[in-house]
Amino acid sequence: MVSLLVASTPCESQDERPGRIEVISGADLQTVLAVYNGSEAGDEFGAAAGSDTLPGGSPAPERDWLVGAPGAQTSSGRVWAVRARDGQRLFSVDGDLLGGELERFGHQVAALGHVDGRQFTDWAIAAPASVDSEAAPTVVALTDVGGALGEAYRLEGPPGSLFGWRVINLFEDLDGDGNFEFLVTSPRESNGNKSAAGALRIFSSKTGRRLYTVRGEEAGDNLGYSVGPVRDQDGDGARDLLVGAPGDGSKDRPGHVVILSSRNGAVLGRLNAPAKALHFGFALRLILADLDGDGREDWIVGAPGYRKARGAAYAISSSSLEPLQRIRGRRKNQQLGVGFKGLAVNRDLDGDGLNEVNVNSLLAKPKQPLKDQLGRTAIYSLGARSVLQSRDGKESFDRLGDGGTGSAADFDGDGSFDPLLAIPARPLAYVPAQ
Ligand SMILES: [Ca+2]
Ligand SMILES: [Ca+2]
Ligand SMILES: [Ca+2]
Ligand SMILES: [Ca+2]
Repeated sequence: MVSLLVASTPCESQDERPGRIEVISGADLQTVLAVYNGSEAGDEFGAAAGSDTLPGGSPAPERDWLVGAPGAQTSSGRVWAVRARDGQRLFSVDGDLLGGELERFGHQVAALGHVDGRQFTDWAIAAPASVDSEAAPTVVALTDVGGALGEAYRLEGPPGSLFGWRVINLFEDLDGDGNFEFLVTSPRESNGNKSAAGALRIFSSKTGRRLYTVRGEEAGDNLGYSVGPVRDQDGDGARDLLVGAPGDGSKDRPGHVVILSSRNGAVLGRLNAPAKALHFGFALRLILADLDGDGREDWIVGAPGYRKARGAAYAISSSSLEPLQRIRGRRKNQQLGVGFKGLAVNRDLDGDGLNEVNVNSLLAKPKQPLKDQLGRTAIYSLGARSVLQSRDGKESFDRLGDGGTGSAADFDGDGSFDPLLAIPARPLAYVPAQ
């Protein structure tokens, strides 16, 4: 069993800081153009972020951010609407004002489009609670956010299942009602007597009706810990899904990834963990680069438990499903592969014809203790097989690269939107285990 650093419940201490989001220049990916801080200690401001048009916000084509602060103690979690160009708070929605026993409201945010047909965008907001909580994990569909706020429906999962761990818009209309569907994962949900097998469900965004469910097969699979859309794999015209089941860190259950048809949840393929790649599937994403020249963009999958938690990331061919490249962490406990969110996806910085990918580690500089979870986000060239630049967290629990990302406005006037980098400033909420 690899002992990945575990903090099962975010701890409270006197030196807690509010989270923050930073806007980084898209031109050099280094200059900090703006810093917007959370409002209360430990609020995890930036744990999630979505960009869309918000009432009172920036002029088109710019957008604004809905930023989750699930740790906000005074409100059981909160989401903030932040005007991108100047950081002005437009409005907030508090979890405890919506009724029910919502916990960690704002852990995920996903724009749903216009479910109710009224003026402003509708959102799915997750309140997954925590592993040891008796509160029912909930996803709330809020309509006309920033206008005449309403609630379309709410979806609940079993206590401790972390229903709402990941919530993403599918950008496919499966039931033909004119609105895209969305998915919700619950990586700690039991499948019969198999604990923490995990599950994924697709819901109609208009009605909240469940279209289908896919469950992890074995105890400790933690299916749904990570999920990402990919190009159409089965040729039915709808994009499909990669779903991570990173296992429990044991050699018997090192993790795997399933490829699902988004239309009906049929399993199209499976990626098994390469040797020693524990927690394979902890993070994953479409690379937006075609490494093997077969005309199809490929994927990257993280295994932060690889070799005494040095961690590894595997670039995988989306046609042969074979690993094309392995990127390894250099130091024990570096945990490379904990995430692939950051600043540089969909850009080719070194001109090798391949877009770069962000590869995140939990450990930053060698002298920083692992427990600090500073985080490092490195921009990695898959052509040159080297790090082009990297950025380390500076203070405890920065977890750089683990929060929300997105681009909403052009801050430095160079004609392109500048990316957001979130710094939630609290320990990892949950590491998959049995
Ligand atoms: Ca639909
Ligand atoms: Ca498909
Ligand atoms: Ca390819
Ligand atoms: Ca490149």
